[in-house]
Amino acid sequence: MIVTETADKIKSMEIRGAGRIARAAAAALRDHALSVGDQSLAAFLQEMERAAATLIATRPTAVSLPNAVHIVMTGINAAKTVEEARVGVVTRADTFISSSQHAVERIARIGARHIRDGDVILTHCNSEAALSCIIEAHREGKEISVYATEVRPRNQGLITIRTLNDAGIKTMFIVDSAVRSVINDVDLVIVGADAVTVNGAVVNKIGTAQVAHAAHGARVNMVVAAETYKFAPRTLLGELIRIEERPGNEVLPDEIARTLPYVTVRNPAFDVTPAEYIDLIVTEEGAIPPQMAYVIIKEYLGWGIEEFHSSLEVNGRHEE
Ligand code: RI2
Repeated sequence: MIVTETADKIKSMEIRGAGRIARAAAAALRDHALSVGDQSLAAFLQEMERAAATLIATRPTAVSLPNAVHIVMTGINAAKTVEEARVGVVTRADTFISSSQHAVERIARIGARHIRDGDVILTHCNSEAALSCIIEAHREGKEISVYATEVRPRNQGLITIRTLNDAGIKTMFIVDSAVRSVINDVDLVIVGADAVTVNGAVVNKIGTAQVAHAAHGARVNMVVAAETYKFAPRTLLGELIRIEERPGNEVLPDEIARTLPYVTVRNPAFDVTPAEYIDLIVTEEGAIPPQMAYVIIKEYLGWGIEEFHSSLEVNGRHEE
């Protein structure tokens, strides 16, 4: 079944990257809506909600995932028949997928303006949004080069250097711990985001906060490329972003871990970079200081605070 298959691929990181996860979830909900047979509207809704919950449960940190699911599921809201609900989901999913692709293109054009001819850029992990800015600057004829980190433990840096290489961009590949050593040669850091909180903090791949710290110390600008659907509406009411802790055997093989009974491997997949270390967040709606995250959440995600209040009340009652 498409939902289980997509959920498994997201969990195992065969599908990864906050934007890609969101698009894959939207596509899975669309295909699921199309495959669910004739039944009552209530049964259809229940089936779709079950699918939505399965997808959301796969990875807890990237808010692009619940945001995309929320956007697609609102297609059901006003439906009076199964057919209307089905069309609602399909339309919302297709619109989300194409607007998310357009968002990356707009971010590329805006982000590229912040890259100057001759710049040395440092990027961490593999972000479609961040790489799109770098590739666009190169396409515009700017002479740039890039430091790309390895990104332990899943080595997403290998995907990044392949993409940069294929674009013909001069790239230096470094281990994560070399960032401090090279930062004085760097003009600009560009990374992506899995979540942006209401106070402008950026949650991104583990190691990003160290990169930001090094950049801050060396007075190197730090730019984050993030579509508006990576901003976290629920942080408005105090909800915290959960940092995913992945299996220890991604860091240390089981056969070695078994010989070290006093050692526990910790494998947090993301960390939080405070707003004061970030110069700019490039969204498809424009480049903003991180302190404007609240405006993005209110204006562009379009979810009223009343909705959060009622959802919190529902959740509260549910937990009692
Ligand atoms: P785009 C990724 O998470 C990385 O942390 C990356 O910076 C972020 O998502 C945003 O990626 P993971 O799925 O949406 O590799 O810009 O854990 O591609």
